Amino acid sequence: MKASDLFVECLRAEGTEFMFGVPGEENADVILSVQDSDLDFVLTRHEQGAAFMADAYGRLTGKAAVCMGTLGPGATNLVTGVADANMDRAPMVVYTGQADSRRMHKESHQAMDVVAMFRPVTKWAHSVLQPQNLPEVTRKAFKIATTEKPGATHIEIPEDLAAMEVGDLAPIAPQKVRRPVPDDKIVDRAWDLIRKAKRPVVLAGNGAIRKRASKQLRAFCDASGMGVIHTFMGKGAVSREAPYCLFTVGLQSKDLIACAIDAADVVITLGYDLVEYHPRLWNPGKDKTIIHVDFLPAEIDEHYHAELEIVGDLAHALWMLNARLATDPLRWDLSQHRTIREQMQADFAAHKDDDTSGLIRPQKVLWDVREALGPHDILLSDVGAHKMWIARYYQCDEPNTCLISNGFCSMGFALPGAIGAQLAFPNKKVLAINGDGGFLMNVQEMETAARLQAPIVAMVWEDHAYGLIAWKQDNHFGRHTDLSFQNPDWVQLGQAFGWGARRVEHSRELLPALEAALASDKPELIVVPIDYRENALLSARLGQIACPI
Ligand SMILES: Cc1ncc(C[n+]2csc(CCOP(=O)(O)OP(=O)(O)O)c2C)c(N)n1
Repeated sequence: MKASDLFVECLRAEGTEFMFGVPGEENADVILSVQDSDLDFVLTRHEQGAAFMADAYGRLTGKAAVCMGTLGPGATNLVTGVADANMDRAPMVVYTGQADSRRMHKESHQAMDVVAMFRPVTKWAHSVLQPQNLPEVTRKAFKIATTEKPGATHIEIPEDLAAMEVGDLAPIAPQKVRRPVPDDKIVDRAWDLIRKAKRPVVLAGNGAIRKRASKQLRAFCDASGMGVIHTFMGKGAVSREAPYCLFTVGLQSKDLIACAIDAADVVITLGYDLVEYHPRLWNPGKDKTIIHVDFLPAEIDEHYHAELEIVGDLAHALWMLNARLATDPLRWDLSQHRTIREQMQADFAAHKDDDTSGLIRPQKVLWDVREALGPHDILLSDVGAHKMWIARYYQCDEPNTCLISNGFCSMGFALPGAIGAQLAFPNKKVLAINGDGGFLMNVQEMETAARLQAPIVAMVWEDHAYGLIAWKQDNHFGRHTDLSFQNPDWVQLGQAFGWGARRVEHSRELLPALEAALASDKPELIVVPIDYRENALLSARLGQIACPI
């Protein structure tokens, strides 16, 4: 057997469905082996697009998808998407080709130290030195990528190694491993703290939507009435309809939701990554009693000094708390958070009946998006001012129905991410909301979507500028630098790629346009001239918030 065939068998043994990428000369053997297998190769128009597709697929399914590129420039093009997956905790295996091992020690065409480049943006990166090692290396890459907390791993295979004969080696079959569970004693101590808490609140992060943690969390809150606040990436851990759901926190400025944390004596963090919402913002006085519940011990930060750390499988930790709750019932008065919830709901609905032409308010767009998408459909946000609006105004019924890149926060994620999401869940509707800046960063993947006939919808919020940067500069300096640019004719652009495309000029046309696009069987582009005068108005309102509790 050829090494490249063995590698592909190893990928199949891991349950890999898709490999996304752009082949080069140095991975010709591998790509031919893929072609001869039942692994789906998704040819992309840029390696970054491939990485973002695998990123979204990994986050949504919990399974590592593979993205690939050639050596040198193919590998460097992958880096941003790989870093994004790694920091957003998406399982992913990156494969790159490399020069023939007989020329790697010297100045040589396109050759560079790709493994060293990937080290800071992966959990593990390795160059295969012997083709016989492929079963071990591949198993290890998948195991590390999917072990909590998940992330990216990298395998490099030099060109000559991929072509070698390896005899009849076989893949190492993956084995289910039970995650370690927390110690009873620490859960008892946490239970003591929780019982005495007057105003406890849960801060549910990215980890709270993985590995069935959400199911146990919902059971805990149904019985106890404890309020739950989500980070951007924790959205959907509990349903937006639940009376204890306190929506999403994470804007840098003061917000109503942050009032619930201000008022809390005990904050139970679940699968919370500091990278998302710095503890300085919600624990400025360093005086909160924090119970850290996560797959890994707490990061060190002067504002995140946990009283207790419950380390182990998150769903199991919650199950242990539920067992204590069953024998020692506790119930917090939901009314303490009711005002916050009601004020937020009034805010969500404030512009639902807008009748504006020319510019459309973000609040109106997101109201209509929520109306058009079902509870299991998937919204992906790109990075920019639109992400802040989505975080605050778009709430979820289920985990993994709103993907926001909030760790590495790379622009250009949403369009390729939507293709990955659609391949993972062909029966769900998939909508990507982008700024006009970020959309053009990976616009070439419109061709990939058209070729695959992936019925995704991409919405572009047009403000002719890098809106978020202008917003932040205005807040800090009272003025902003020139961040404006021109856009193409969007309808012509969409049509040139074989997409359906339309521009919505009036707020009342938006919902029907969205519904028609979501019902289409081909990719659709909707462009919305967005009213970002609302950015400054939101900042002003948040600045004046008086906490109701
Ligand atoms: C790849 C990358 N480059 C730069 C940034 C910094 N950045 C964050 S938001 C933003 C502007 C986004 O503009 P646009 O896509 O038009 O969205 P808007 O803010 O207007 O909604 C920039 C430049 C980033 N996060 N990622």
